[in-house]
Amino acid sequence: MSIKGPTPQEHDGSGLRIGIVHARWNATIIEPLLTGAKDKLLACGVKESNIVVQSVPGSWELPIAVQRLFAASQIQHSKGGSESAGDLLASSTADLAAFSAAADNTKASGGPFDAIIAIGVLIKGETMHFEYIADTVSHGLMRVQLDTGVPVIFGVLTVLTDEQAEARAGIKGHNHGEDWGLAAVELGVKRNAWA
Ligand code: DLZ
Repeated sequence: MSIKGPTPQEHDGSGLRIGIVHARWNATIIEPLLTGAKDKLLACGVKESNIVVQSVPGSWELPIAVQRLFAASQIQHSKGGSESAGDLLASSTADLAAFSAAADNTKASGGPFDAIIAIGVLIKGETMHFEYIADTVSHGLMRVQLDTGVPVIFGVLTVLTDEQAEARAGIKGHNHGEDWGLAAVELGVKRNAWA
C-alpha cells in the first residue's frame, strides 16, 4: 500500500521560531489541524514560547496576515528585542490589530520567524466563491514566501465536502496539520542552512 505524503525526515526545531496564522471559517476542522501542527512542532523540539498563533476571519485574509506577521517579527528584531516570543503569543481569537501592536512591542521578540504555517479550510459551495478564493489565496501565499524569503507552509484544505475535510483533519483519517508542522520545521532548518 502506498503512503500518501513525503517520506519522513527528522529535524531539530529547538532553535526555530514558528508562526501559525489560521482562518476561523470551518472552525471544527481548523481546530484539529491547528492542534496537529502544534503537536508536531513541539515533538520536533520547537519551544512553546516560540510558537506564535494568530487568527483571521477567513482564508482570503491569510496572505496579508502572513506577510504582516513576518514583517512585524522583523521589525521587533531590528529594534533589538530579546525577550521570549511567548510575549507575542496571542489567543486564536486575536484580531489583526494584534499584528501592529506586536510590531510596537519591543519586549516581544525572539527574532524573525523561520517559517509560517497558513491554515484555512475552503469547502466548495454552490457558487464560484470557492474557486476564486482557493486560486487567489494559493498564489498570494506563494508570493509572500518568495517575496519575503520566509517559508510559508500551505495549510489550506480545498475540499468538495465536509467529509473530505474531516478525512484530512484527523477526525476520520490522517491529520494533515501534522504534516504542516513537520514541513515548517524542515523548511525552517533548511532555509537557515541555505541562507
Ligand atoms: C465568504 C467565505 C466563504 C463562502 N467560504 C469560506 C470558506 O469555506 N473558508 C474560508 O476560510 N473562508 C470562507 N469565506 C470567507 C472569506 O475567506 C473571507 O473571510 C471573506 O470573504 C471576507 O474577506
